[in-house]
Parts: sequence; structure tokens; C-alpha cells
Amino acid sequence: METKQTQTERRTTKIVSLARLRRQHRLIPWISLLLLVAMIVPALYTFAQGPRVIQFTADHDNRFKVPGQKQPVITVKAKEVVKFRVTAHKGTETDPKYPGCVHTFSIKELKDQGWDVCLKEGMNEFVLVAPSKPGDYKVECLAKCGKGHDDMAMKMTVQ
Ligand SMILES: [Cu+2]
Repeated sequence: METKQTQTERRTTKIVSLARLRRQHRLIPWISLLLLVAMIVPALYTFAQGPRVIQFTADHDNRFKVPGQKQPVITVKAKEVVKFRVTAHKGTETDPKYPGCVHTFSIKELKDQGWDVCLKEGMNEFVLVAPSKPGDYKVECLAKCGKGHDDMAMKMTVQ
């Protein structure tokens, strides 16, 4: 036979564990929210960063120049989205076949994928997607820009 005291104790324990359970349940929405934030923040961060920027110059002496490099080479990853920031300066001639362009930024075998960009005097910004096939590609200027035009080229390495 249970005493009145043990009955009360058991009832108290039940109430206490019920209260604990309710408290734990109250945490669930907060934990879910925290998890959601933990998932969204890195995604937003990646999105806000945007594509990698590659800068170079298509100069008045009809040469491509990459800062810090003697022989200009640009390196991208296969299928990478790249933002180009190109400063272009007019050479000794302009090509009537490319009106308004002081040079072009072209890769012959990738022309149909947008890799044929008219470079206007000053700052040019454009976004391109790197080819999926790794290897070395030849970047050329296709607008006859005067002395040195035939050698106006640089290498793009796709990794
Ligand atoms: Cu040229």
C-alpha cells in the first residue's frame, strides 16, 4: 500500500518531467531557426562574393599586360565564371572591321561561347565562363591595331 507521501512525490516527479519536456519542446523552433541561419549565411556569403576578377591591360603598344608578369598568362579553372576588368588603350591604328574597338579579347576556338570581346578605350568589364576542356588557349587581338598587332597575344591556361 502506497503512502500518501509517495503518491504526492510521484505526482511531483511527473509534473517536473512534463515541465522539462515542455521546455525542451520550446527549444525546437529556436534550434531549427539556428540551423536555417547556419545554412543560409555561407550560401549568401558565396553569392555576395561574386565571380573572381582578373585584371589586365590591352595597351597602346599593342601588347596584353598582366600586372606582375613578364609574359602575360591568365589562369582559370574549367567552367569557372570569371569577371574580366580590362583597361584598353588605342594603338597606332584602328580597324574599320571593328568599329569602336581599340583591340579585341578573342580566343578563336571559343568565339561561339562569347570569347570574342570588343575592347573600347578605357575600362571594359565583362563576365565569361571558362571552357570545360583544360589546356592552353591563345588569346588574341583580332582588330588590326598597328605595329605589333600580329604578335598581340597571351596565354590562357584552363586547369
Ligand atoms: Cu590588335
